[in-house]
Amino acid sequence: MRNKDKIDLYEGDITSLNVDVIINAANNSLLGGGGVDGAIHRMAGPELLKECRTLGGCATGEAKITRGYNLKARYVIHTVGPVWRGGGNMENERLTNCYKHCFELIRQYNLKSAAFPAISTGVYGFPKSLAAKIAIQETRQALDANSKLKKVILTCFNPESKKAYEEALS
Ligand code: AR6
Repeated sequence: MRNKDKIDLYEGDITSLNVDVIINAANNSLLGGGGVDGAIHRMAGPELLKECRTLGGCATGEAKITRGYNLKARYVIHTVGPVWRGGGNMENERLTNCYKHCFELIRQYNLKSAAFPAISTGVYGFPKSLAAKIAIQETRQALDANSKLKKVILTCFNPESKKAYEEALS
């Protein structure tokens, strides 16, 4: 299977997906929030927050893994994207690091399928087209480096995200 065919775009709620791991766009506390973070915690149930409390938070650009509890996904990787502050504050590098650290955990845990939200592009205000380019670039690199990874789903929760991913893929 070509790597191109291992990337899917999915319009909808990431919490419904039956994959080995879903990625959460969290904040430094890892204690929940709004957006996709809120949706994941609601669907996973209170045990997820209990495990998150043991992790001691997470630095921007880093990632930590937990179980998925009531989600269909076996695991959740929590990563913290940068807040967009105009582009001169290492935002690109930090978002790139989020993807790199998530794919590193995916490799360590031998996971075959993963679904990502458009990290940082909601409340954190990262431009969607730039974020999509970074997501696609890092996904392609990870697929090249890890033959055990068979499917990466990029979820587009709004039409602008879908357009951004389609442009970045072409
Ligand atoms: N499934 C897939 N994507 C979703 C879902 C969902 N259920 N809900 C929202 N999105 P955001 P951020 C999309 O704001 O910008 C939280 O409060 C959304 O449309 O969730 O990284 C955290 O605790 C957007 O495209 O995350 C942090 O404090 C993308 O997910 C802060 O928000 C990311 O939007 C993180 O901000």
